[in-house]
Amino acid sequence: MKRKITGTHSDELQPVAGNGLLDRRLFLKSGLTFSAVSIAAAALPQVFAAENRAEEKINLARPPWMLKPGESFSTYGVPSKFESDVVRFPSPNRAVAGNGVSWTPLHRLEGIITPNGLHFERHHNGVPQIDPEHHRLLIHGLVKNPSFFTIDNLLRYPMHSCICFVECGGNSNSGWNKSPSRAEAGYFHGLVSCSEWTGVPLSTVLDEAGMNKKAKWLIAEGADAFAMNVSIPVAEARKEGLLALYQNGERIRPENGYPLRLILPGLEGVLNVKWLRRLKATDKPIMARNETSKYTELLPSGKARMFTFVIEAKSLITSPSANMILKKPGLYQISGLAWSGRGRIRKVEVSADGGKTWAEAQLQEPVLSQAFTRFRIPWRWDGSPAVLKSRATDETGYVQPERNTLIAERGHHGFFHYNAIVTWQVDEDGVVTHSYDKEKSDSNGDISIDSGWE
Ligand SMILES: Nc1nc2c(c(=O)[nH]1)N[C@H]1C(S)=C(S)[C@@H](COP(=O)(O)O)O[C@H]1N2
Ligand SMILES: [Mo]
Repeated sequence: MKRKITGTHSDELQPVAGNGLLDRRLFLKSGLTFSAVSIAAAALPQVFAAENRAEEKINLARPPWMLKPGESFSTYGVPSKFESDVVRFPSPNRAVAGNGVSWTPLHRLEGIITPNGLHFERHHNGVPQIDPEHHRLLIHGLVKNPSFFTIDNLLRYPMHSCICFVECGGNSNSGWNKSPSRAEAGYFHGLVSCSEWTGVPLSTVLDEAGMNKKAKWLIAEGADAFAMNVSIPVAEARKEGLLALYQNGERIRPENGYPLRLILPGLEGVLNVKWLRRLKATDKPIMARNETSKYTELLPSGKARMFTFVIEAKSLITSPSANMILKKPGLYQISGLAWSGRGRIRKVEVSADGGKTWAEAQLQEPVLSQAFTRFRIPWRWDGSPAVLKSRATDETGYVQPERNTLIAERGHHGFFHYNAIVTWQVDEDGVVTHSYDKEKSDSNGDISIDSGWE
């Protein structure tokens, strides 16, 4: 990548890639080696401040909320009333109440942690209201010591925490549609959230149960009215599997699996069984509904993709993103999220010219394995149409594919596992919409955003 920053004034900042992408190091305050860049770095916040000065006169009069005492204390805090529109998007027109999804408004959030009240939801038959006193986890099948655990038992074990994402294998599935989704970024890609999950390592209780040599799979079952079950390879479950009891420091929310759920970092959402009541060790998978009639996809080769398990690298720009408006030309901070089920994100590149040229974004610490990674890059929008993209590479070297490449690979039978590069089009009025690159032979029909959640 060529660095052309040579000027000593902010208005002389040269882009590092087409259409106004600036050096990510302009966000850093120290540790710079290029003197020209450090001068420019100091100048960047001043440019933002100068824009504000032009707009509003400084006013020292006290605002109304300084003229009387504020509200008293509360037992459980809620967001400001001015943020009351930052909510999940529940799937519309459910035929069966409690079967469907609600999306996380990713484009309204920052950092890497999803607040508990905004974690996405996927239920097949509603949220059970489970009394933890009466909940049991049974471990049986091909084990030496079949046993059950109460929640109190589990709370006494040494715990472990993991900051990781949970993503539904069906996330972003409207990307398979013939025409680009018109929804906000979260309503399109928000079946993924990232939390700190705390609980008992699955390997601890599996060791206690004593796995029979023939035990290759675990059949996990939830205590919801759907009694959802899935098959998980024992080897995968043992790696980092967690019997999670806490979510971001508090007990798991009912909709996310209270009082106990499985967390399998990096593996698709459906395996992360909520309201976990049973783990049965077996020598083969159970071929449950969610691994046969769903989540199995016919490929152009005639083979079927099954037991996909791992979530592949993905990223999207959350700001600016669909349905936002850039009010005027000038400096902007592009901000987005990247994640991979295979490990850490190694780099995220951003393009402002539809993928002709790319610049590396700054990855915000911490960059954790199988967790959201926040990326940022400064951009000067000159007021003409621009096409924004982000492309993630993970530590295995896997590169997020363009949509055309993904469709060539997977064909037109896809409903799950869509991880293509997301393209936002900015028009000359600053209006941001979702768009597709010119397609070679994309003749698949539309999947209604809601139709597959059955
Ligand atoms: N018992 C049970 N576990 C379940 C489900 C369910 O309906 N019942 N849905 C699964 C699916 S498909 C996904 S994507 C994740 C969603 O987890 P969340 O609702 O906490 O986001 O839970 C999984 N675990
Ligand atoms: Mo899912």
